[in-house]
Amino acid sequence: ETAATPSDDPAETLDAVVVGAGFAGMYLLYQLREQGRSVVVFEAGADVGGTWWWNRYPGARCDVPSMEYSYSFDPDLEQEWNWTELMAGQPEILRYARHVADRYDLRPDIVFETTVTSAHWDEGDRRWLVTTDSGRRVRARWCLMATGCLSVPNTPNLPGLDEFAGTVLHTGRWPEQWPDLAGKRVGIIGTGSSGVQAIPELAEQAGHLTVFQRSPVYTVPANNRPLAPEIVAEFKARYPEIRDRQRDSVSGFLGPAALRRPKPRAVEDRGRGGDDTGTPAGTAQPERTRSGLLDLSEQERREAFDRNGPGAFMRFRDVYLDPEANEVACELFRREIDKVVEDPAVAEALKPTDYPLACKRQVLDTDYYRTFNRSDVTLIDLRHHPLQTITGAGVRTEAGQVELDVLVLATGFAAMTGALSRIDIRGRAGRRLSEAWSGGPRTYLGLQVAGFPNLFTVTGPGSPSVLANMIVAIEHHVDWIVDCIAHLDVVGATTIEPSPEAVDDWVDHVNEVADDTMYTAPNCNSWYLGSNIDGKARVFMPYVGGFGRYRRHCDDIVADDYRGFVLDAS
Ligand code: NA7
Repeated sequence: ETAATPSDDPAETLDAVVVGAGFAGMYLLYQLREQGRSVVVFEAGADVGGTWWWNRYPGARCDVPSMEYSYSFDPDLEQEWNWTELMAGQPEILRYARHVADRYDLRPDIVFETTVTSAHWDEGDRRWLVTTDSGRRVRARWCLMATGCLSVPNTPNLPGLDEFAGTVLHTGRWPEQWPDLAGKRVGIIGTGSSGVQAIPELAEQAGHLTVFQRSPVYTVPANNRPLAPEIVAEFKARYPEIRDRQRDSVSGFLGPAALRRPKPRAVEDRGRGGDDTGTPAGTAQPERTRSGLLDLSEQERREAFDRNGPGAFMRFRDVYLDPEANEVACELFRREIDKVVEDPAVAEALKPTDYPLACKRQVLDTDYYRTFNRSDVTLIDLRHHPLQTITGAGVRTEAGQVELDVLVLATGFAAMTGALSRIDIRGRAGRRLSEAWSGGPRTYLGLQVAGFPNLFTVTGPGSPSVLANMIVAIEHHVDWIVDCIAHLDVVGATTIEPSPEAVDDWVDHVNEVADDTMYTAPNCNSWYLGSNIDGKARVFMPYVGGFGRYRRHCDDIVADDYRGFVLDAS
């Protein structure tokens, strides 16, 4: 494009700026180039990979099967890459991201170690002016936020943290050169997914590990294992069909059902979106029965857990919807902890009691509970011995001081909105995004915000995002966005943004489908609700209605002439 750039403005002009070079940013770059557009991608990290670039802590692993957690846009890429484990670890996923960057020669258009600081809509030339911390200024028609849902680490305000004389590490910013922990006294705060994955590995590496636990976790075995070559071959042979079913499913992946031959569905069932048990998205693991836990006798319930372990609850849809069934499942779950953890006091401390199953993101683990049987691992229950302060020597709780050489924070992220709220984003009339979202994020389809024309959020709040297989969700959003941009060219429009009414209706729908699930139970606090961050509005951010259903909403809106969007050709 030749822009009417004022001569006193040193900014260069391109078609699009993409923020972030994780899986979303890389695929956006690929597709925009295919359309012949000029693009620059800014990435804070030193290489591609996003989440998988930063989260290199010991034990970091994906919780979606690797054969499904991969791009589908190029069948050749699908065929040539070989995953080695059922669920890939961080090093293998980062290798995959790097392979993609090399294979499509993406790096020349990515500027690494550069953070976008502001993006201002210029009403005059109908472009975004994007500024970076290196002082670069780019004007672009399209500002595409591929900033990730879990990219800004949360470091809680722990009194005395600055005083600590040892090393502080955050799981979400683990150094490329792993520190040598042999013989060291290591402490870890946080027992969400990151902590649960790291704890067994840190216990192996450290001299002694102390786990400071505020909320016990409901975690179930990941059952990770090497991938047999026959399984890989079958996936590769059946990828087109499997990908179609993923895109139609509740959570964007099929799990153990992937290689089962799908039953032919009645015509009226087609396109309903996978799992038809009515269970909310983000919960796919074993296949779910239509029956409820409460339909079983007490003995049958116990047998189901004895047979299938702590993950047995996932088979029953009422656990996700009915508080009574949920509490029955919680009780059976706690019994599973007693079976593994030898010291009854430690077992007791590991039992969650004050929030329901299926309220937070389901955590998967490898040998988590067994780790607490080690003599070189100590659990401190912060519910009974609250943390008082960090000192120069370690962590002091009401139970006394624990001296440490290394303190690991596995304290999570400013999820879903954190990365966007760090950038000074101003839309029409200079309105700040942080102001527009002061009561929680408000989007249309998780793609666009009213008053912020031509700004797109890939897997933004209000879309399935973290409740779906992220790569499937990313490919869908990127395809939608680039098709939309092409459509605007065809109809001669220069801007697109949603109407405020469309946003209101969508936000209502997002809330409505989340109501009456365990995700929004009154005693549930999770990063989905923003409740891990002080002062953040309590709003359920992802779309829980199912990926397949969401995708059909998006298709219908396009087919109905971009219903709810305002296209401007002036
Ligand atoms: P999470 O799931 O937000 O977990 C953070 C953990 O840190 C959780 O156990 C918190 O306890 C704990 N935490 C946070 N602040 C404190 C303070 N101040 N004191 C003690 N403990 C604290 O983050 P993860 O990184 O594990 O996982 C995030 C997602 O990344 C995950 O769901 C996957 O999708 C990948 P709390 O529960 O708040 O009591």
